[in-house]
Amino acid sequence: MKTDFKSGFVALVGKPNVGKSTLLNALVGTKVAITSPQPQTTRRRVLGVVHRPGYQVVLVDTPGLSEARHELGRRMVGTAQSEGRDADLVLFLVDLTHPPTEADREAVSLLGKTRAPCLLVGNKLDRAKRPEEALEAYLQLAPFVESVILSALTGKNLPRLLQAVVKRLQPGPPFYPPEQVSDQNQRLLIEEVIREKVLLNTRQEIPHAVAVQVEEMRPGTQADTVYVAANLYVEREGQKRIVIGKGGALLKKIGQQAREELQQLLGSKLFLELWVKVKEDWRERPDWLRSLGYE
Ligand SMILES: Nc1nc2c(ncn2[C@@H]2O[C@H](COP(=O)(O)OP(=O)(O)OP(=O)(O)O)[C@@H](O)[C@H]2O)c(=O)[nH]1
Ligand SMILES: [Mg+2]
Repeated sequence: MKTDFKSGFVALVGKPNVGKSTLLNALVGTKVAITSPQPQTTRRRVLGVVHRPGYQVVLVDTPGLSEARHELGRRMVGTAQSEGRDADLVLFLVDLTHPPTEADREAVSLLGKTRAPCLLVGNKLDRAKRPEEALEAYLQLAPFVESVILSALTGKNLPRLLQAVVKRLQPGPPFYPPEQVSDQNQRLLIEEVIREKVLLNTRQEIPHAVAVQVEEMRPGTQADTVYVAANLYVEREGQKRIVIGKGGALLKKIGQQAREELQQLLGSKLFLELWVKVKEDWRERPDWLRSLGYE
């Protein structure tokens, strides 16, 4: 049967912190992936589905491409590389507020050759002083088929990007039903939102040393309530003290921020209990990486 419907997998790749997850959320129209000012926020691939009349774009958010310092980092780079290789179209994101740096060249080289065409997306247009000049320099990094400058934060030029993406999609059926915006289940979303609040409230090595795992999730005692208990794993006793904070103040703040946002996202009242535990060097240990879901 001949169909005019178009669909495809589109990978968002680039160095850490350029705004891949922010762009994913903006295109999907709801929060699917967590974002933060810290590099290496995204650790797993996250799908976001854009449904429109006549086409479906399956966006694949990936961890930032940068030299890895531990096993978790190597897996993150591996994820970004394989998603870039498997996609029907690759969007390479860069930050227009500065010209290309060594980190951008490194991201290009880590990505390697892709089977699919690669489109350059210059992000953070809202803050860029000389966007055209920066874009011109980024275009020299690889054989990009086209470029779009935009702001994931303000939404400027998003329709232009979608147009450029859809133009390159092949005819095909939708992969996901119209009500599905992501492949991420509720438990993963809860873990990620808690981790986002850790990223927003901690500095230096701490945000990168935290993993979150939901231990228990069940309907609360009152109607329309959910009870969730989650563990925050850190690598050292000292990190545990910092995450808990003076008199438990920081952990309380993290819990409050996570609860407020999750109540909105899930549409039900949430009772959230957080525990901080030490798993020494979990980022280097394959067994713990597996049990924490970082395959
Ligand atoms: N001014 C401005 N800031 C942006 C824009 N897009 C993203 N940001 C900010 O850039 C920071 C990083 O955004 P993320 O979406 O987490 O970046 P990422 O590329 O997914 O980062 P990793 O997951 O670490 O690889 C956040 O503080 C965002 O708010 C934009 O268009 N303009
Ligand atoms: Mg991200």
